[in-house]
Amino acid sequence: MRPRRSGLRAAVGLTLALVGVCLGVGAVLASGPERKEVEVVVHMAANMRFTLPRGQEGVKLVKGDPLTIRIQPGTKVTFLNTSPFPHNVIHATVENLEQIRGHSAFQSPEVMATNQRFSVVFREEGTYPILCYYAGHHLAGMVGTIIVGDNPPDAARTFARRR
Ligand SMILES: [Cu+2]
Repeated sequence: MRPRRSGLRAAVGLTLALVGVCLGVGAVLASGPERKEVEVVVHMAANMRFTLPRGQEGVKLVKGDPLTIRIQPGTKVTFLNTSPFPHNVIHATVENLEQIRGHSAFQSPEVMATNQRFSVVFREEGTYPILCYYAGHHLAGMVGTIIVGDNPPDAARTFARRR
């Protein structure tokens, strides 16, 4: 009986500790400014372009082609392949792709099939060039820019900080 009872006691203790941790976390979250998680979806389209579906909250379209969007830090961007062809996405420019490939701050699997998704949460302000290099799509114009924050560092400085 004794071991079982002490086991029960331990279980109760652990439960109380977990509740305490949860309450603590809740308190920390509640004390900050209220911020709901925003998810923005970017389509990887059949015309070899990144495109923004209409009517999404938390994103400002700066330019349509090549796609340039502005979001706030903490926004989750989900790249969704809406085309019948594979695509991919990497934080790179046409100029530094070969040098940065494999070391970039974010990059999707090399082949994203139709309906496949890849998400990135942008926590730091910055200017993030992106492109798709599947079958040379970047050379056909499948490039874009994600601007995070209202007054972010430019692309060169964003790369420099991540090297
Ligand atoms: Cu592509």
